[in-house]
Amino acid sequence: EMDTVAKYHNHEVGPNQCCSVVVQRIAAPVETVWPVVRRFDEPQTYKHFLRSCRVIAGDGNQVGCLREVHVVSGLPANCSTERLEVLDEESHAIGFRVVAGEHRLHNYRSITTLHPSTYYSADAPPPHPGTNKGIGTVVVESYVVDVPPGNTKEETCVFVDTIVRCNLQSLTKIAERRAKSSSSTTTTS
Ligand code: A8S
Repeated sequence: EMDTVAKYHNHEVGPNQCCSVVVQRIAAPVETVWPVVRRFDEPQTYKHFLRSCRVIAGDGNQVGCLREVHVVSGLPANCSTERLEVLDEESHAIGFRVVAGEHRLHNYRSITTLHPSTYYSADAPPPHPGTNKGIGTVVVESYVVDVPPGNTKEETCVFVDTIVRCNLQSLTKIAERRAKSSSSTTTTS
């Protein structure tokens, strides 16, 4: 697992770029989280700032394919064209790069990796009877982006961290709901 972090989250950062990382714990196994995260063709499932997505070149979820996303109103952006750079089904890593669009995040690229982990929770159903220990996931998402003219590195990171944190919080809700409903169907049947 440390190898995956070293391999994928080691970015080269240029002088007018900034980078950051957001970490999120989810009370659901990697097997539940990964099917949501791996869908390069359907990012709007958990990225709620996206209004629509369309694959415009290449085949579905193959490295090199391009998607065009449209953003909800109220953001300083309209659309973005993004290329799938990494899809590692074994290490649970997905990465993309912004290649065009009407927005201020030029050369944005990000990598998201999933790592199995245990969690402790009072309300989540514990898979190990007699304990409150559950099988969970740690999500690590790092990015690099050009600092837009007129902004500082700090401002850019605050803006992007906010978007990424929102995305990972909505991913958490979706995955934990799926984990709960699948564990209740297996325990009651
Ligand atoms: C992602 C991450 C980000 C997406 C940004 C940061 C974006 O889709 C939005 C607003 C912008 O200003 C830039 O994983 C852009 O999608 C929501 C259009 C790229």
